[in-house]
Amino acid sequence: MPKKTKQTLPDNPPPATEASEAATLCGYVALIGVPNAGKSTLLNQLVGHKLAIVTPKVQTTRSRLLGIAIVGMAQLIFVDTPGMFEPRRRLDRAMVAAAWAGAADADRVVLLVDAAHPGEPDTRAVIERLAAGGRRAILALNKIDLVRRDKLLAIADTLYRAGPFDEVFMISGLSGDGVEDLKRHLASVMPPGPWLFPEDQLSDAPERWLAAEVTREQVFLQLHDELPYMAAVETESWEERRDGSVRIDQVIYVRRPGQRAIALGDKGARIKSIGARARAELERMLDRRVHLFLFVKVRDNWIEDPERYAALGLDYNV
Ligand SMILES: Nc1nc2c(ncn2[C@@H]2O[C@H](COP(=O)(O)OP(=O)(O)OP(=O)(O)O)[C@@H](O)[C@H]2O)c(=O)[nH]1
Ligand SMILES: [Mg+2]
Repeated sequence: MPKKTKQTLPDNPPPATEASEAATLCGYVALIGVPNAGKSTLLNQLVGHKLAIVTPKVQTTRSRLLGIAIVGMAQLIFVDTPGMFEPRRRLDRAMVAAAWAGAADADRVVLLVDAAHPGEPDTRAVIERLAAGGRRAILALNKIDLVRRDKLLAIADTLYRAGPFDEVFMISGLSGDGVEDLKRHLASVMPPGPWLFPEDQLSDAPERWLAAEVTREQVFLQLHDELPYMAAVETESWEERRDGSVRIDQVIYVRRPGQRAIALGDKGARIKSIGARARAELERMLDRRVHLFLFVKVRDNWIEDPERYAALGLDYNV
């Protein structure tokens, strides 16, 4: 569980008084949208910390991830979700189900639409499903850095008329443009209630899981075609060393021997490069030296294996 600092809370915090609890706000905000809309980039920007992995490829995020931020008296619990699309495989179905479950549980839903691709059929399908379920949402027209301003107004207008939207924000998750306004608005509409997480906590995700995601990001960035979609990463062991460093062993599961050969690369060059970049990123994330050991294993059926779904935090039976 990443924290802003190692320990900023006293061991025995004084019990919150009723008055101070009554003054606090707290709620869940789901970030939803089609694959590649920029949900994970926005989560990181809202939290001010890189938690979620981001790649130019679609379907990067596979399961829900919480990112927590404080604005004044409000604790905002953002839920990054997998992209919503027409699923075919079991894994796709589980990912899309996890995304809709994230929306169902949230106090507010933010629908991100890529301003450069606003008319995608999957976006229309998401808007229709929101409307059919009687859900209202906040529209965040994202990637505004890519589109001319006069065009943006027309796009926002068309989308606003098409869906059950309370508000429209124009943002760039990448540059941060408009994100503070969105965050302040969300803080102002959170329900009253005690904070659900300690104030220095940034996520609910265990470090072992975040570390596996860091490696999966490199798998997505450095391997191509269908291979990233055929791969899963799990942290097998995590050993704190006396010198303050940590040894992390991870397995990259692929489905075919040929995929293993590609992941390893010529004389192991590819896996070495994946490991080097992941290790550098992990050292930044954990703020200490990391010894990373990667193993590539062939497990044809990982994509149909209930245990892998449990490890991913996904429901196998959807
Ligand atoms: N120019 C620009 N690019 C962006 C912006 N936000 C995200 N991107 C890029 O869009 C791509 C996808 O971003 P992600 O944050 O991974 O998108 P996502 O919605 O989480 O995608 P999935 O997890 O696959 O559903 C990456 O290459 C990002 O750098 C933005 O505001 N402007
Ligand atoms: Mg994502």
